[in-house]
Amino acid sequence: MTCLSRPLRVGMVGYAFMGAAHSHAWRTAPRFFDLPLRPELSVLAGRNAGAAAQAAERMGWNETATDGREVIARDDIDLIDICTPGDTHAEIAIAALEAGKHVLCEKPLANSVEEAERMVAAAETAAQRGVQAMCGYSYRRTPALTLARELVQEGRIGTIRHVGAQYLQDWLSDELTPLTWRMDKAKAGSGSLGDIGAHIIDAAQWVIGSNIAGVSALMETFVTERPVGGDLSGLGGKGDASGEKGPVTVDDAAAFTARFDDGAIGVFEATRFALGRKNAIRLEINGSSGSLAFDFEDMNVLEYYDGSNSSRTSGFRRIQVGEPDHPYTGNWWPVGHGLGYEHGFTHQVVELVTALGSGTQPSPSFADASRVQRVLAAVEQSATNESRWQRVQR
Ligand code: SOE
Repeated sequence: MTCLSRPLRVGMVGYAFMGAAHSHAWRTAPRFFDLPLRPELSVLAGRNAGAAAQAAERMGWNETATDGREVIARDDIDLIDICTPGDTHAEIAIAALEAGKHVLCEKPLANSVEEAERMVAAAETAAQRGVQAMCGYSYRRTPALTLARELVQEGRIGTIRHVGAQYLQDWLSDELTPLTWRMDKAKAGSGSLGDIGAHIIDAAQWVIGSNIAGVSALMETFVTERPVGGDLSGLGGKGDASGEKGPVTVDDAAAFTARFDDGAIGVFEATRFALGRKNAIRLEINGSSGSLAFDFEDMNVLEYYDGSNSSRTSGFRRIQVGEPDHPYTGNWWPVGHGLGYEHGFTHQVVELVTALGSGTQPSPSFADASRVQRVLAAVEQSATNESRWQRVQR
């Protein structure tokens, strides 16, 4: 199955949770999908030389570097994969694009609309030279969500009326979970809103094919200071109640109502305090002739209600998304054996490399991702302005 064509030499900046997920995807995609280019894990860049060397060894990278600019300057690197916190996305992506490197940038695209717009401009200029850029909204590549978009596009649920979207985690419910970059506005841009809220904004807009036009929002920080000393992924650990503490400068939870361009209305919720929910991305879409429902904690299933044949046997149908004719699943296991979180990243690489092979714009583009950034900004503007209705900047 491995392609014999020319290599795609990848340099990755950052090697924590997303670095591990992306590395797995670069390694795995050519082993399960026929790709027009052969990804090579060329260089892993990380400031700490020792830690980067250990990560490169574990994740399968050929070389390491301690400065991303060094990797961008190399003429034997074709693509820069950005797996760092949001405060470095703009600098790295713009430098890479100007150096003629394709870019895959983790979400959210940036920490502000201003940064996002500079990244879009750099991507549009680079695209004129055949250099492409993609933003890593990997949940789109979950087979069940890709199928949901196909069914909406086929008109199977009619005109969209309602979108209900939740992203529920609970890893900050313990007040002793230590402070990390994810709770520092200067590094992360925002908290639950940009980290996990961005995912459900992108997924909802992509599945229904319409963008959010305006919002009314609430945001809350339940725990305003935490013990210092979290781990690199920023996701866990146990702090010491008697030790040094630092301020939390981002939201712990966000909730907003939304109106879409096509007239649908939505209710969104993102929180890191939903005790018991580990990574529950829930989307329910109600249309004029049917509904779709998805929960990432049951990620191989899409629920579908076909309103066109209401009868005593009607009801939500649980579709096991694993048949060969479902999106992506024909390249993996027989139906019922299931896929996991990491498969979305592999499918993301498949979409990216396929687009690069045909010289077309991979999706989501930086322009797509900047629309999410503008929704994030509108949510923050509304939440800090007595939840007043806030139009999303065009
Ligand atoms: C933490 O909320 C996190 O790692 C997010 O940053 C990722 O985007 C998500 O896929 C899993 O949870």
